[in-house]
Amino acid sequence: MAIVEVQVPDIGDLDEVAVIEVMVKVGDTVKAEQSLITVESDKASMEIPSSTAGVVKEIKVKLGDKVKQGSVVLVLEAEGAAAAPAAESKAAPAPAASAPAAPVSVAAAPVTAPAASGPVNVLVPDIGDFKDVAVIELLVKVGDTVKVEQSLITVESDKASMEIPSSTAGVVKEIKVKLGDTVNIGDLVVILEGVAGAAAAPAAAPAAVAAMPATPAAALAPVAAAVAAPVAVAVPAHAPGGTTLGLPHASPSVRKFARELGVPLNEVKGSGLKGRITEADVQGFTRSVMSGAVQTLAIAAQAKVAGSNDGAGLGLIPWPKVDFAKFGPIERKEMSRIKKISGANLLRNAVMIPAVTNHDDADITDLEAFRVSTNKENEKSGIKVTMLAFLIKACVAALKKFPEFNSSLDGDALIYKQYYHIGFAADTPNGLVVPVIKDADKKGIFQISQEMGELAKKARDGKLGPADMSGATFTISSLGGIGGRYFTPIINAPEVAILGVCKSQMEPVWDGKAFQPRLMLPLSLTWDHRVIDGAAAARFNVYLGQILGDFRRVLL
Ligand code: CAO
Repeated sequence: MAIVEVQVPDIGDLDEVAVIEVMVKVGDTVKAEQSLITVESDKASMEIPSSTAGVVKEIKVKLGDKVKQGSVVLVLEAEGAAAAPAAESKAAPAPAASAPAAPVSVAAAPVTAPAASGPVNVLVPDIGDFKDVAVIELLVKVGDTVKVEQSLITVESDKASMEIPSSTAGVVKEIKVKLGDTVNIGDLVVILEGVAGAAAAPAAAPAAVAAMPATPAAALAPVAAAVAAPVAVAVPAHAPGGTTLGLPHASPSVRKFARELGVPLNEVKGSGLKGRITEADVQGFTRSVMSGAVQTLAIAAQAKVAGSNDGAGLGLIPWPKVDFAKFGPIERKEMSRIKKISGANLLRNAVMIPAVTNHDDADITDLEAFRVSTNKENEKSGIKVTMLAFLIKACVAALKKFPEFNSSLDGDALIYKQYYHIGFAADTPNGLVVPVIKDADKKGIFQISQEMGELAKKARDGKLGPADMSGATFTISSLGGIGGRYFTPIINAPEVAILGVCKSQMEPVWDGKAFQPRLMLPLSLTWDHRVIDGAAAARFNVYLGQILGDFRRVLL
């Protein structure tokens, strides 16, 4: 085992950079190339990798320290029997994949760069050994006036992120890269129009000017002066509804980690030096989101859309805001909890389901006569047979014949339910609820009538439990006891159809020879057109009408 000092490698022309993250601790086993610390100038942050594998014995730097080439970062007990050769005892100077040094030396434009008056092509400068770095942020837009040295874009490799500054002042005419593009030395970043009165453009216009010059001495001064200065504004605390002021302050590896988890870094509050976001912060944010303690802005926005009733989420014009008191006396009352909950559900179902309603009439003359006589016969039982009980039974027969009406959508598939739980809308002083008659196919009319009576009472008394209201495969909404002709009920998702029933009335019906007085029941069937076709809906209604017209058909 050899003791190896890992030093800051050649970091180009930068004199000093600040240690902003220490990524290992004493006792850690590190691999060759593993990042040990993150250092930062005002234009670039980079990770210093280990040149050799081993166990960390001592860490020689702490957060906030200034380091430069040759500073000892840590002491490692190198892996393997052979002592590391002297050359390997230092972090490799600028190896292709891990060298952080190169970008620093080109991280700023010369202070002396002249403003041009003609179009100027700003190119990606020499970024050392880095190839195909990704554009992760556009810091200017067309029309912006930029100063010399102002950052134009941020690029990122897996070990370093850096801002590409402008070498000249001017107005942005065209941006030639977009987020996600990968760029290399010499790629065109933006075209600037020189500021009037500035030095003349080079003879060959548009002039190609590297964004970062190979004049490190000039670059050095502004970089060193600005180290850490922008940090405070670069880390917005997580505050849904807030805005992002700039690139979140995090090392490239933390950014990569956040990207992999889908964590919006600009919403994470950093606990590191000067608010820097660490890997632990990203993990903590993920845990908070998963536990529901925190919403990402995206989730909050979705929730806002779902909960809003102003139509803005749908791209509609805002809901009219009227000062009603201007026109007469008013009283404001909060809606009941049931109304609020059912309202949100109804809105979603109305908006999301391509619903169509078919209207029809069923001749229930004989059925009503049978119902009345049955009730007379069973007066003493205390159970009143209702038309709704017959409707439930008739619907079960129709659902069996047309199984897609008893199904639910699951992505691109349909779930066909082999049970028949029928919900019925019940009007209560607090709003609409939908208790469910379970296994209606296995129950007789008396039992259904009795259960319905009990559930309706529970509903009126506000005593329905979740179990009483869940599991429906199809719903009936009956306004028959009240009146009206037809209406368009809203499907109770995830069901795919609902039957609306209105008040029956005597009507003259032509029997081929003469008009006959018949008791006609108006039916309104609303169905989800993603699942059901119009022809099937018409057949369902016709079949339902036939059963209600002659209930013996249920037995067929
Ligand atoms: N045609 C004519 N008369 C009807 C009828 C119909 N389709 N349906 C019921 N009736 C009669 C009943 O026979 C009863 O008359 P009698 O008192 O003379 O016997 C009377 O109307 C009252 O019936 P009811 O409403 O008490 O009983 P029901 O079984 O028809 O309904 C229930 C029970 C709980 C569904 C009902 O009370 C209710 O709440 N309906 C409203 C549902 C609703 O709000 N739907 C709209 C949802 S969309 O907003």
